[in-house]
Amino acid sequence: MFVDLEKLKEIVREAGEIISQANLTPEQIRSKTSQKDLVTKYDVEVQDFLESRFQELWPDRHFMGEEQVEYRYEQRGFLVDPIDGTSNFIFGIPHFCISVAVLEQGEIVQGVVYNPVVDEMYWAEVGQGSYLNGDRLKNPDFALGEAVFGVGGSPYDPNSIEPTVRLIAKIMEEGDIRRLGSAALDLCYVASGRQGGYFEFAINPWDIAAGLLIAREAGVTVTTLDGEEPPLTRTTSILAAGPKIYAKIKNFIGF
Ligand code: 2AM
Ligand code: CA
Repeated sequence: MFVDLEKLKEIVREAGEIISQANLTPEQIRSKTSQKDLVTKYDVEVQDFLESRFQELWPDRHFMGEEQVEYRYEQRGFLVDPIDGTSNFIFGIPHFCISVAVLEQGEIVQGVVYNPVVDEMYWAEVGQGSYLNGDRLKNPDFALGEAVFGVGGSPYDPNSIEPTVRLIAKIMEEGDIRRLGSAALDLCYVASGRQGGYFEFAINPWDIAAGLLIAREAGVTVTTLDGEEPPLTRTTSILAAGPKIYAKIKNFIGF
């Protein structure tokens, strides 16, 4: 038994209400590392809410969140992105989520990703499968030409612009692409088959931890773009796809 998933989902749903009722004004937005890396009053408010509820219920677990002053990785605890897809949130594009992963001895054992706009709760426990609300998820293992492929691209990481565009061009010889703006939801969409795959050259652990488990539990292969296990300690690349598309992209990249 890790944490009570029903309780965890209930708290995340409550946190979703903070976002749904938000009334964002320009003075509540500030930039972090660059003009393209933004945080709002609500990112901080949601994180504070989750941290205080988690500490009440599970005081022996560390809390790690994106909006902390310094990210300090712990083997056991919660790894949280209070709003993944902050730019979408700021511009009023209704595609963002709360992402919470539970870690035990460095492994992701439970994950919850919640989009409050459409009331979609994705969740998983290791070895127990993954779900969207009440429905079990299974990646349909499309061929590249049968699905749309999610990409993430990084103005915050100039070195990755060219390889990103090259890989997109390769994919577009056979398939269509999407750039939706939330890594956590991208992974959940691969789990359900809404997207056949997803890649991004530079993404942070809190963006991908919960979605990674949800995707794997649905039969998705998830690695870095070199075929390695994505680290939870630092920024990483990521590739997630059903087996057929994964093999194809692996071949394109040549790892
Ligand atoms: P965020 O919304 O939590 O900031 C979109 O491509 C994805 O990139 C989102 O999941 C977004 O997470 C993430 N992202 C935003 N700023 C980033 C940065 N400086 N480095 C890496 N990923 C970032
Ligand atoms: Ca965020």
